[in-house]
Amino acid sequence: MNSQHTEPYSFLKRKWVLPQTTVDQAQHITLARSLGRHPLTARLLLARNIGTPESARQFLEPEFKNILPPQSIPGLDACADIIARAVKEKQKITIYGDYDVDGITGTTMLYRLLEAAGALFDTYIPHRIDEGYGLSVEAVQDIARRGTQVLLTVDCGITALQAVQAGRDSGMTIVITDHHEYESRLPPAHAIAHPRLDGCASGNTDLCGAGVAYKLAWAVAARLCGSDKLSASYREMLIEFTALVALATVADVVPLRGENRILVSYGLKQLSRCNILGIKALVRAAGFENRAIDGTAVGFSLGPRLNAAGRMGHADMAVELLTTQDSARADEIAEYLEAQNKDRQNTERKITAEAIEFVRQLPQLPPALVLCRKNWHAGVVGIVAARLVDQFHRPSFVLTDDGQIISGSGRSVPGFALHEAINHCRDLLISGGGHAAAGGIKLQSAQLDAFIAKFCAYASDKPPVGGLVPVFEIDGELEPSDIDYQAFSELEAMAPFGCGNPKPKFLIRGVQVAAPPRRMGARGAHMLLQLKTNGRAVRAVGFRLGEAEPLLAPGMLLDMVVHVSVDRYYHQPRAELHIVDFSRSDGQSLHRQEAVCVPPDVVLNES
Ligand SMILES: [Mn+2]
Repeated sequence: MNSQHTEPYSFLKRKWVLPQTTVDQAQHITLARSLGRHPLTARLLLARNIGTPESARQFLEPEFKNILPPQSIPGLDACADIIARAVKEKQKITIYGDYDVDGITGTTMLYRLLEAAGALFDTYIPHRIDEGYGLSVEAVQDIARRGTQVLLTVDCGITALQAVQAGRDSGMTIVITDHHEYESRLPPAHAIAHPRLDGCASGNTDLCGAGVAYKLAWAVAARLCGSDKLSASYREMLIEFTALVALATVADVVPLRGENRILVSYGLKQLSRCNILGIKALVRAAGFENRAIDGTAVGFSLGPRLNAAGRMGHADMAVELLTTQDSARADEIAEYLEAQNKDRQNTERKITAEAIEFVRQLPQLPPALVLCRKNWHAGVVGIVAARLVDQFHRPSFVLTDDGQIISGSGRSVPGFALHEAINHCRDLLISGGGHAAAGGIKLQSAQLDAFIAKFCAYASDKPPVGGLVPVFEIDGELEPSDIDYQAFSELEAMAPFGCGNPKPKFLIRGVQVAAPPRRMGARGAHMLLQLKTNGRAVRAVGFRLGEAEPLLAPGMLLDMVVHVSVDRYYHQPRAELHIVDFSRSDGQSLHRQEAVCVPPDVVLNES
């Protein structure tokens, strides 16, 4: 049964969607044999369209030698020529980076390279709230006045036509490196490196901004060495930089496929062993010292700490953390970011609670949500919008009002292009932009009601393609014979998980509750189940599913969406299931009292 499977009675009220294509029995056995792996691995690879032994091997064993050369990025050579010449001629360079993890880490790499090369340079990171995203005319003119000759952007600038013109008019050479969507007209820069320029389809079109900066650092180093064969110190530096690229690639939510997968696999290992003092301090402060760092740790722990600098204060603090040569200073900043991140979490939790409470009071759930309050912190409104989407599965804007001007961020659901909705409402906005999944707007306070009406009318005319019910995309069915720790541990080679390569979800049908369920963890947040299927016993843990405990009793038959895992706590490792969602096999309803919102980065500690 490989068609769409609707499960209206699931505990989390989600629709479960199985893959459209059937994995052929003979095909997966052949693939498993040729790889020397368990059939479960082969089935998963086939379900994810990694069907040939060659592509499967490259996926399971990412190799650094398959990293693409810098020239694979359109325009990169021209950028590298300008920067290398500026280094040699001691022209003053300003690195202008975005305030998020992608911009911060990209800026850091170029900083460290220019420092090692003895260049004359400084950095400029705009203030997230006061200045906003991208290159502004004021900032560019200010930088020119301070004597900069070459302005080099990281993770921004591709749409800054006016600011780039202003920079040229001030006599600067402008070099843009970016990966964001661009418009029909490009800025009048002296050189532009962008992975999708010229409609380039051969290279890595999913590279993040720091990935572009990494390749630029590599190309500049090659020019300074006068050879494609780098000196030992530059080679070592570029290997260390993969830790920064991994941070950015995960935090910027670009697909972890192809070259990005190689960069992240390699970079995650570097994160726990590199000598960058700021990374060591950050890892220590976040509690990951002497622990393996995976994609989840970056996405939910290290990334948010670096982002907290820009959200709650100024992101140049994060650049200082990653570039300082003083370990005491690194520790000090890491502790400070720790405090800022706590502050961010508290602020976010408070606003999320207010926002959810507001939506619950509505007599009816509208097709889209637009919430606005005075004094909601502008640094966290985007995260709150994402929480609303998780909770209500509606395109959502969360805005803050300063009395005259309203601004804020939106997040969308699959099948609803937010940037198109923003364009549709453009006559009511001062400014607005974004992409399918996220965007930002600014408007006069007096226009708020008109905006809400127009945006909601648009959402009701063009509802999300997948509907307004949230779904779980399932990779396939798990047979009782698959429950085997060897098979489960093999699937760990599918990591790192994240955008474009989610942690596998399987459907297992008709498992029996073998013992009374138990709650575990602080305040009984989690649930432990002993299950039986085809005579096999298996332990299952439901993280954040503690409140389901009273609904279950021994003997009950369940269908479950699960992640597979290996419990290594005991001497004998054993297979374990992590419950994502479940329903009763007899189709009877499970009543869930109240939807509870728990921000995942607060409790996500599944290892
Ligand atoms: Mn970016």
